[in-house]
Amino acid sequence: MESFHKYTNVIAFLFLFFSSPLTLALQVGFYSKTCPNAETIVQQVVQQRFAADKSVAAALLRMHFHDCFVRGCDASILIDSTSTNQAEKASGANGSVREFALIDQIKAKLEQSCPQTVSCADIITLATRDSVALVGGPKYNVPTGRRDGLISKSNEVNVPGPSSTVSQAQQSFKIKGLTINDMVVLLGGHTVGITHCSFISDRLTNFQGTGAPDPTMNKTLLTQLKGTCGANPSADPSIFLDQKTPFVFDNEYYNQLKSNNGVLQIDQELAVDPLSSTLVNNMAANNAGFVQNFAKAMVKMGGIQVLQGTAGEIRTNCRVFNKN
Ligand code: HEM
Ligand SMILES: *[C@@H]1O[C@H](CO)[C@@H](O)[C@H](O)[C@H]1NC(C)=O
Ligand SMILES: CC(=O)N[C@H]1CO[C@H](CO)[C@@H](O)[C@@H]1O
Repeated sequence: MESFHKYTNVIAFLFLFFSSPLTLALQVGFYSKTCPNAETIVQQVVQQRFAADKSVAAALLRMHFHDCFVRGCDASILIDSTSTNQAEKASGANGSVREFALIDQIKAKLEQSCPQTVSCADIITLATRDSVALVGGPKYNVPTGRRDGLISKSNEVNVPGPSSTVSQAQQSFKIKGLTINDMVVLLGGHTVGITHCSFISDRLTNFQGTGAPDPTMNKTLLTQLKGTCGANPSADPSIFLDQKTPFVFDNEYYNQLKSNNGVLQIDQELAVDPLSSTLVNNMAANNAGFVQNFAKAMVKMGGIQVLQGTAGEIRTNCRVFNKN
């Protein structure tokens, strides 16, 4: 019996060994021979930008998420619209993705050192990784080797919105190969950054047509946000997603959900919905665990539908396809 098990193990091993090289895979240090300084260059430019504006980490996290969820992590989000093409940037959901100029700056430096070698999709991935570390988040290795996509269309943008239910959001993550666990951990990215009042104004005044505020919102937070958002509504002010430690990467986001201080409706729902509430409790109780899980989930998100090998292209300008 025992030798039978050994035998099946050997077969399983041989199968895995010989089948895996057939599929391409991203790899850590993909540019180590073709552009040995690639990761250092990215890191230096991000660090410089961060010194001037700490909010860059939040901007990049959101950019990476929006890139990966539309046609995979292929830098389709960076393409500028033209007279014949409405690109992803022009879609309503994208609205406030920012720091495109930082990506341009990194790309320009890389083109100087190693022309047409490092993809824009990898630049987003590496820059996001570096900025997470700068706000005190995990430092993790991230595989590279992505290629840049050849299509960017605004009508393909279909990321979950702030008023999605947990179950709806879970569906969009599932389609991308991500579990509810991954989703709750990745939403922990809301430990940094901002939202515009327009995304939550329904929660403050007329929640789901009731004519009253969202009853799940902490009353102190409600008063505070009504003040900030109501002061100058036409300017659409922004407010921190993590009201306590908006520039620190920690599990405080989850603790605030537990005291009904979630800012977006989807944030608060995570703590209320039985699909996710246990996971929220786990993250709130264990900062080290959250940070570790976040790094893993980011690597997983960074692998969504990537182009590899000879698919796609390496853009020379992240905003335009090489052949127009
Ligand atoms: C169900 C999924 C998600 C929904 C509904 C959602 C929704 C939103 C909304 C509405 C905003 C505010 C945008 C604005 O007003 O400018 C926002 C910001 C942000 N999101 Fe998400 N998000 C989701 C998942 C994620 C994921 C997976 C990440 C990253 C891992 C992420 C990272 C961020 C960050 C860092 C910001 C702040 C951006 C900034 O400061 O510019 N979000 N999100
Ligand atoms: C409202 O938030 C405060 C912290 O800001 C917390 O002490 C309080 O317990 C919260 N109230 C409820 C009902 O969750
Ligand atoms: C930055 C950007 O292009 N924002 C656009 C997002 O979508 C809305 C509505 O479709 C446009 O009005 C914005 O210009």
